[in-house]
Amino acid sequence: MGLLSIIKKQKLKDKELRILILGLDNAGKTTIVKKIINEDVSKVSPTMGFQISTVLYKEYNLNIWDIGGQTSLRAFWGNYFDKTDAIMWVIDGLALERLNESFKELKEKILLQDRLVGIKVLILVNKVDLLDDYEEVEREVSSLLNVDEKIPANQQWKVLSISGKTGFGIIEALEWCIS
Ligand SMILES: Nc1nc2c(ncn2[C@@H]2O[C@H](COP(=O)(O)OP(=O)(O)OP(=O)(O)O)[C@@H](O)[C@H]2O)c(=O)[nH]1
Ligand SMILES: [Mg+2]
Repeated sequence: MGLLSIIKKQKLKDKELRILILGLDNAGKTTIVKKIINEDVSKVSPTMGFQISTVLYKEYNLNIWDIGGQTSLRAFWGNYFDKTDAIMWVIDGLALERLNESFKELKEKILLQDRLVGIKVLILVNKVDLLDDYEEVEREVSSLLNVDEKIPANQQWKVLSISGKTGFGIIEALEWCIS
């Protein structure tokens, strides 16, 4: 291998990001990933383990780890934490009655984990294609997260609206991850 190709390979490695996509079951994680990698989103089924997808976005090689969110699988989330650069936490915008469950899992299984301290968390309110006023829901989610120290003060986080079905908000989400 020539020196130039070694340097090139190293450069690409430097720009490799590992992103975990997590959240409750049925939130729409797999659909979002499929949209990012340009696959058909009309057929998805619950993720029983995990699936890694790699996509080149700008000069970044994004390794996206899509992990099943069913209750029985949540105990295994910790197996995937090492070397994570960012977390996308997906919320089902059509199931706001599950917000408390979602926030509880976010806090206990993600934000309070030593291995994830300092990692940026992007909270995605998904399925906004079916919401009349997604901005209102986004505001509501943000304000709920601000109360009761649900998110530690030093945590870098942001709430964004997204639709895995239509692709709305996906570029903004990827931009935040690489920023
Ligand atoms: N309308 C609408 N439906 C969506 C959207 N994203 C996902 N869905 C639907 O929500 C359901 C669950 O989607 P999945 O992507 O399998 O959800 P998941 O978070 O990966 O679920 P687990 O793998 O069980 O953790 C499917 O019926 C999707 O078609 C969206 O943006 N809009
Ligand atoms: Mg899934």
